[in-house]
Amino acid sequence: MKTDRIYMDNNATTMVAPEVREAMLPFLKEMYGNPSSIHRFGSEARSHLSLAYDRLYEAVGAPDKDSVVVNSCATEGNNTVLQGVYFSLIKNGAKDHIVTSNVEHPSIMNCCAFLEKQGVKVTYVPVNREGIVTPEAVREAITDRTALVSLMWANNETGVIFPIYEIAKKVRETDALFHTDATQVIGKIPVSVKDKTIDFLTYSGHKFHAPKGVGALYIRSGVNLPPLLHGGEQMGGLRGGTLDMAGITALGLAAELARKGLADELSRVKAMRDRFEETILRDIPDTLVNGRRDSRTPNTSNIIFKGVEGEAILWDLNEMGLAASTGSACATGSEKASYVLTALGVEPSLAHSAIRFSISRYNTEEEIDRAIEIVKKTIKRLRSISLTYNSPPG
Ligand code: C6P
Repeated sequence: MKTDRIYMDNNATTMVAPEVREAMLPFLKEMYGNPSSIHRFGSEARSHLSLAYDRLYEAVGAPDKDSVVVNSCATEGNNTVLQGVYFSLIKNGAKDHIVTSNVEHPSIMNCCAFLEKQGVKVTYVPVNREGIVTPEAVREAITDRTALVSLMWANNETGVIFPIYEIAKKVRETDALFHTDATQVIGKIPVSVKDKTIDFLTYSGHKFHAPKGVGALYIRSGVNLPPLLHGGEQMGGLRGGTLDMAGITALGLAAELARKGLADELSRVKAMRDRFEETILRDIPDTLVNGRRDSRTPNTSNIIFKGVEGEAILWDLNEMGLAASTGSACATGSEKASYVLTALGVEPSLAHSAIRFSISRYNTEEEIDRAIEIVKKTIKRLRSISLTYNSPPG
């Protein structure tokens, strides 16, 4: 599909891969049977499940005895884990505490706020100025009343990667369970649950070229988690609801493509991101990058352009055909500075001048060249009419 528009908002959502779209079609046409049905319509659909599941297990290096529950999205997965742990370990008085960070996605933050209203104690471990939560800080927050530690693998706004394997190891030394929201890392960096220190892992398919409305929750074997959706025996009773064969097939294939494309992501995609970022920093004065640069997902760059409003930048970029974002897509419309950036110690006035650029394997070098020119033009124009940028200091 040739288009002049440039899409650099892949942390919000991605284009469905053409192969994935093709693989879904039979289930939206003739192969519409319910995979739980005995008849041929059902068995025909059912026969495609095992390949999709093999791919999903492979995507996170999970052994067969663990569970992978296909659901609707990371928001559902995160709620299933937090609310499930509340019902299995906290409501009965066994434990009363959850540890998380102060830069998590709203699907964790707002679920924790809901649980606090039910009497759960929540510790929000602060990130350092580089946007990282250290294993030591997490370990210090855990008490013998801690039921769960829930931390994102990488942040959606800055791309900063947490040292998840080290953190998971520290949590394993305690009685607490460990969950990671891996939404922003699948297909971007290697992800594995092989060392058995991760109890739950969640993600959304639409962040790696599957469609919206399908995601997954990994559960390590031996860990009990009640379902969020009580219903039939689908997903081994872990999530009721008729299986979405088109979605499961899409998720499996997208996960397979993401796994096979990792080397490309870590070389070609990263090189495009680095060239974009370095050129912007070199050619546009008063710009800076948020988050620790050598510990980020290879596709993300969060840049502050001093003296101009992020919303105004986005508007101009959009007019010139370049799509980016001021931060998390679900915060659009909020007038508050990003809580993620202020958690890193960024002044609210500067946080309002930040733009998140997030690319994918479908971006090209030619698009990066054009994007650089568009950003340069936009910032030059907006700064020429900015009162704050032009006013003398003090
Ligand atoms: N972040 C962003 O623009 P859903 O909406 O359920 O598919 O994914 C939720 C979610 C959970 N965790 C992380 C780390 C995420 O980045 C997201 C989605 C988008 O940053 C939309 S708000």
